[in-house]
Amino acid sequence: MSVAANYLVESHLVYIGLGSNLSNDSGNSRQILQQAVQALKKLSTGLVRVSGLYLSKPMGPQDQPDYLNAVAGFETQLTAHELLAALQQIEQQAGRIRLRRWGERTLDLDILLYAEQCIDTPELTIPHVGILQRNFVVIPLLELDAQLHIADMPIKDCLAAQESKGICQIADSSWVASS
Ligand code: A4P
Ligand code: MG
Repeated sequence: MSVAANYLVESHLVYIGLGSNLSNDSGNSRQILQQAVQALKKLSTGLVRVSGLYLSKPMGPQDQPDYLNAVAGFETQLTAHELLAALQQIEQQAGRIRLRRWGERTLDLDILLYAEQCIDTPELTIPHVGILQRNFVVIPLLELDAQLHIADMPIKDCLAAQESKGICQIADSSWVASS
């Protein structure tokens, strides 16, 4: 795309939920999430802001390891469906295998919010279903932008409805750069 054409494409602010509770050949969950943030930078037109790193008890089957979770926010010129395809490619590169619903995974990348859009297609629902029930999403989202609204509800009110049980912050946002 030419520089002139590039200016004509609108950018959208998106928030991506990152999760991992399995290692792969290239590292542990923390390293997988660090590599995922590097990959997200290639989808962004500017700075990628990343929350602290959270350790959380699994939602769903309990016979799986605890999760590491974080949220990243950035501007992109990709459409929501293009973004979904790009995220699925990054998941695949991290060796993602779909074993069971809400089961263990090397890398999960969910589109939490795409600008202020609501999307409901067979392959994509935005805002992501269940944000409000997931403290491992709401807490890092709040850290990135305390003014956000989810389905018209201020995120601070979403937090009030959350249990902060089973989740703890293990690193501030500098985890992305540290080894
Ligand atoms: N899809 C629809 N909307 C979206 C969206 N907004 N972002 C579709 C991404 N994908 C979206 O996803 C299944 C399909 O959802 C995709 O093909 C896409 O077209 P998937 O990643 O293959 O399967 P999944 O992740 O197992 O399903 P789901 O329902 O998205 O699971 P979740 O909600 O991601 O939950 N516990 C803790 N503590 N931390 C976690 O991060 N994660 C999960 C997975 C379970 N328990 C967890 C955690
Ligand atoms: Mg997912």
